[in-house]
Amino acid sequence: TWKGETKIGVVGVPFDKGQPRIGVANGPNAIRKAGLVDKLRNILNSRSKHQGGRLREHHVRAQQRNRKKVPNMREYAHVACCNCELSKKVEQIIREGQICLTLGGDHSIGIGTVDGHIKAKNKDVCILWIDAHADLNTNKTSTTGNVHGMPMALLASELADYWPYLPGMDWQQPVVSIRNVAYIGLRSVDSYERLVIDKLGITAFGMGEVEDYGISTVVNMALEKIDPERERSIHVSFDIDALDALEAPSTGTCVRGGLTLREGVHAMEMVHRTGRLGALDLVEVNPSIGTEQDVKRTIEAAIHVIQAAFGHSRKGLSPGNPTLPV
Ligand code: 5AB
Ligand code: MN
Ligand code: MN
Ligand code: MN
Repeated sequence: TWKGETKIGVVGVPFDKGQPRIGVANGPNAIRKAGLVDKLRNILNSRSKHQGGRLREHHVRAQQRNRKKVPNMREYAHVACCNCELSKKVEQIIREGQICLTLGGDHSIGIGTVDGHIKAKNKDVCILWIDAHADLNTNKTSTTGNVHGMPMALLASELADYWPYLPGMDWQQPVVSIRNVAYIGLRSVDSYERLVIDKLGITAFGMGEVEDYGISTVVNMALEKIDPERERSIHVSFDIDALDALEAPSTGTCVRGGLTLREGVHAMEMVHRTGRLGALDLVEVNPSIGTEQDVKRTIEAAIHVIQAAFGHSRKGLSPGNPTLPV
């Protein structure tokens, strides 16, 4: 039985400064245009007879407010400013009892979403980072200077000593213990990221483990590691490039040999069934990459992943009204 109303807050973040390609800022709009909000409302309506008022839409569109620079962090001031606003927005949404769905934008926005979630839940948060990449570079180890490859390293308390002072980021303290983080889908990990994963013993299920155990066992093992008491609020940061390049070609850093859409959807169905999803990020959809068909395929995949996280069932949803029309 369903306990209480589900409230969803959807935040669009048209931000692209964490990486060099244009277009990813249009991700939120493209996903909304494809009917995401109506699809989510359908799911909510299938649950109870009270209709409407349970899904709210928000936007975070922050302008750069300082000119501060940090070595090997491109567009640092923009990233710091956008994430500051985003963190406040996510915190507010979760405090109001809504599950926060953030549409990116590039993955640097994971800094703000996780930070806001942690502030709202007083640190009782675990993180599933579903991605082809570990996003665990510091400005010292990054070979690109792109901040979308750094959010996990900024968030992890165990890596705090490896960063210089970050002006304009004082609101963000690295308070997530990496013990509360699990990766799924890794297949493109830089050498220093691999070193950190091994040294800190980070829970990481790459594509090899998905192959060995199957997605269902992998998700169970991941949750068992990061939330053994089954009491934490779950943050899923889903980089669309976790999916195979055939499933989601319209993204800036796609890597072949990834998750099928079936695996992505199944993982999200399992997260939904815990009843503890607190926040979901769906990032890195870039409608300017690939053919029209590629874009459509990628957006559809993103929507399937999101729907599954919010309770869409591949078995079919029963109508909100339980009586059969005569
Ligand atoms: B994404 C790379 N590791 O640091 C780097 O898409 C790629 O958010 C990062 O996962 C990919 O630039 C970032 C080479
Ligand atoms: Mn990625
Ligand atoms: Mn990523
Ligand atoms: Mn990417």
